[in-house]
Amino acid sequence: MLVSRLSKAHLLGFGLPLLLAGAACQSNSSSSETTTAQPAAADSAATATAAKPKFLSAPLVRDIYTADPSAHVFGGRIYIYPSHDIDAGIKEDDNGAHFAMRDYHVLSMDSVGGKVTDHGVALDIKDIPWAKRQLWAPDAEFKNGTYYLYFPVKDKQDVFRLGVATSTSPTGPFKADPKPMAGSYSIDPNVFTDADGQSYLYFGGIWGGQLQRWRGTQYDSTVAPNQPAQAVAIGPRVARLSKDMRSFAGPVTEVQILDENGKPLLAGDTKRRFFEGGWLHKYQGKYYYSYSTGDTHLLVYAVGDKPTGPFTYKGVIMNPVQGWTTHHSIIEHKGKWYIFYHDTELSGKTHLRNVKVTELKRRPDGSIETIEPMVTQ
Ligand code: FUB
Repeated sequence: MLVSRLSKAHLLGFGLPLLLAGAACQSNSSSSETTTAQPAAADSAATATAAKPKFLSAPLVRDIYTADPSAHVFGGRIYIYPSHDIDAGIKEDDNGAHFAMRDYHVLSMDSVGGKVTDHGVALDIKDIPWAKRQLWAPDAEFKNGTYYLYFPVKDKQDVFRLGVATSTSPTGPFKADPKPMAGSYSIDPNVFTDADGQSYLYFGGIWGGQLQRWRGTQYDSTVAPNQPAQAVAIGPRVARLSKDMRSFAGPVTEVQILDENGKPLLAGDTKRRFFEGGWLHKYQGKYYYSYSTGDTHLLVYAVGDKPTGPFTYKGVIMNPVQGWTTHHSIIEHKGKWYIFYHDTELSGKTHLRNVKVTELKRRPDGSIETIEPMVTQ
């Protein structure tokens, strides 16, 4: 994994210039609210020398590093729940130890292109009684007059579990439940509420996200990150949420992702198989499940007729961004669809990312046009 992470930046040829371009952000920030005028798309990089890459869109905030943006529309306003990247001085390893995040900030804006407000610290790891380290990609939902923040973090045994925290405000502060959600594991929670009011929690990520170590409710830390190429690829998990939104109302099931012939994707099919960062959205009655392919750095999608799948692979939403990880969310706002994503424009470093947004376009048949997040001039 370490080899892959280094080699991608090298192959794309973006490593050195962007490493030099770093230091735009402070790794820690104050907890007070700050508002940032959002630079226009196709920003400053466009004016740089011809050898530099041009980015499709600009970072939404520059005072802190942010990643894994889960966007939602609450009361007409866009709220973004990202990871808050910091440089904790931890050496990069195969399990992503250098992603050592310790708190969350919530960002918001009236509309895409408008001012972005950083609402300060919404939840701190020190206030999660069972947490040990690595506060990774969160998501949020509003129900019953309460805002729910779902988050993955390693417990005292270094096993990723999912937690839930609540607030009366979309921007927090959030109060964490005293224990992880029963039966939860791995990373990257994503909550989707269907038209009938039923909410579902999707989760999972392989390699550093530990999903390959789980067989049902059994955890085995000795399982290797990579499966045999001919094995059916490990799928993300989904469970119905109970009415209180704090526990599972039914069993955790594995989501099936199929190829064009109705066969499950195989582990060796690394440009299509699930890796991490799943997101469910609905469009014209169909369920779109999108995710990162991890070591092949794509955002791809599959479509199904039910929220729990199966889903049939359809194509690439976004080609590789600068940086090893790629992670996204999709929302509709004021009649347009948007994808929130991240790259490493500000730092050039794998673990110091910045969130962005661009429009998501569909063809008349509902298929999604592939986005090229950067081009070399
Ligand atoms: O931010 C830490 C991890 O990196 C996330 O959980 C993954 O989705 C990847 O973006």
